[in-house]
Amino acid sequence: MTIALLTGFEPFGGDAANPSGEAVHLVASRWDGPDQLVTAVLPVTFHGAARGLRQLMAEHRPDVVIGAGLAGGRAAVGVERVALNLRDARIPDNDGAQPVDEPSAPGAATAHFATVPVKEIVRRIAAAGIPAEVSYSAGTFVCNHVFFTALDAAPPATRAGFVHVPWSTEHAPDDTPGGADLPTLPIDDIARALEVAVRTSLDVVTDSTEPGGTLH
Ligand code: PCA
Repeated sequence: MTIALLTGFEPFGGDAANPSGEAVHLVASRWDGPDQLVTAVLPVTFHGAARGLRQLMAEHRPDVVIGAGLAGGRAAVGVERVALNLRDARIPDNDGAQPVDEPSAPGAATAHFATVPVKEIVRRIAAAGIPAEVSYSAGTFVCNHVFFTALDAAPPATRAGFVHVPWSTEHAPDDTPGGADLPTLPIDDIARALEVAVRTSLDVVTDSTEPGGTLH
């Protein structure tokens, strides 16, 4: 049986909620196969998240691993293409750890590319009426660390990727620095986007060769 692992995150940075974790619960509650879906909500700690992900990958031996996390302030679902071997934390994680200019995996490559079909996932999420884009940086905090860890730990046949999601309309904080309005998407759209990412990663091995990228 083909197995997919989908992870989200707990709240962090003083927020009361994290739509990535909420959306992962929703995807799990609606999943109707035929492939097996394993879901988990990871702590927002460099140590605990990476260790939890490695344990889940060792236990379930998934064919596809998709991590999801919150990128508050983004308006579109961002399918990440590049994981950097870098931890540079602007805020402490939920353990109080704040690594600065450290590798995610000492001695490993400088970066890994996602091994899921990034462009096709974006195309299909957008076709479902949900704003989506390829993203070329997952940041340097816990999400990027988990993304890099997944690619570093994945056996050759395992495809791994990461999806950053906007705030959900239902959970977005009222007070933001500077009082700016946060862009949001309904939690249902975020969950649908994650399901599309999982299903596309299971079904499509070779990515689209449509021109993509950015000019700046
Ligand atoms: N977003 C953070 C960490 C957890 C999350 O949901 C990030 O982008 O690194």
